[in-house]
Amino acid sequence: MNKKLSTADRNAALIKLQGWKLVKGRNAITKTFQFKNFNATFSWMTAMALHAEKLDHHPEWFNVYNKVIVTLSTHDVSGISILDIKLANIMNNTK
Ligand code: HBI
Repeated sequence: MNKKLSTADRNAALIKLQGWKLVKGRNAITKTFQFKNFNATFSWMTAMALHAEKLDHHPEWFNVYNKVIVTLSTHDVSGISILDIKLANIMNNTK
């Protein structure tokens, strides 16, 4: 079973994740991604969906045209786990 990160481990991981921040009032992290048009945006979302399936870890996200607001948390542990950090890194590195 995947484990919830301690506050210290979560904060240490978050410092290294460019653009990600904690969601107020919720144990989750968020980042807004922007692209040049809808085609680039949806192509990225498709690639991320395949990564999410491979990790068995799925984002909450909201898309309008060239913008995607991503929220990551691990429902199974009611918090942030290493899988959120992994997926956030993949998203940053594939942008
Ligand atoms: N995605 N974000 C997120 N959090 C989870 O806890 C999670 C998931 N995808 C699949 C998954 N858990 C499975 O372990 C089952 O709960 C279906």
